Amino acid sequence: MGILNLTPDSFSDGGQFESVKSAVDAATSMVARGAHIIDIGGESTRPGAERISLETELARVIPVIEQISAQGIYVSIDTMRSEVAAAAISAGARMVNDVSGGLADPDMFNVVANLGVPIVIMHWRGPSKTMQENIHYDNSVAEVCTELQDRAKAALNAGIDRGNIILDPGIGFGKEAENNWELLRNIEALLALGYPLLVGVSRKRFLGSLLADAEGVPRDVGARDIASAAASAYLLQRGVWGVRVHDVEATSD
Ligand code: PMM
Repeated sequence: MGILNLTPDSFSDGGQFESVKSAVDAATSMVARGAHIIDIGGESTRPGAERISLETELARVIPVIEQISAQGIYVSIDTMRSEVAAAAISAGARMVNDVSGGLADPDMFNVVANLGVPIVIMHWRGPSKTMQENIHYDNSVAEVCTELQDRAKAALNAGIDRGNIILDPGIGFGKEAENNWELLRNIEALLALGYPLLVGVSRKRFLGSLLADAEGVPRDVGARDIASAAASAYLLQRGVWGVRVHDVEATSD
């Protein structure tokens, strides 16, 4: 899954995709390099990020989704809003990626059930603005598994087909570096939940810390792609269904 963030403030590629044409070119190029899905998002989920309005989110993503879908590319919409999910599917997107796992918008699961499309349900413990405050796990792997299972049950109860549910541990969302590593080391526990698993490690902060220099300065966001590709390859080898990445070429290689 190649990432296309249409946000001026996204931490890793913000500001590069201001025009529809450059967004379409970026998507086409990721597909040429091996992406099967292009994940399009209009709202930043960077730690500390403020929410944007529904109108702003729609204006950012819909024109781009129309153009990219028209080329036959499989598009997923990265949103926490059911209105955006529905508009994106009408515009040609084929899958919903909700980083809040249906928690941010109480209508999300019902809307997705009616749309009849696949949904990525990510593990989430609250909005970006405050998600890195008061992080506490007694056992991060067990708690993420239980909480994801509860969200999957809620999705099934809302009428979403079992075959349309994909789970994601939400690396970096309300998690310290050590929690991220525990989840990656124990990915089999998440696979054992019995759903396809999507994982996003690409360019995340815990990789910057891993690659810190001798003075402890974290590696720049733009220089984390080799580590991202290595971690993604590890996950695919363990049996995850998909990896969400910025550098599609390095990951494919
Ligand atoms: N990470 C980000 C955004 N959306 N969606 C899923 N399903 N999983 C993730 O790990 C995830 C996501 C944040 O990264 P970005 O700002 O580089 O897109």
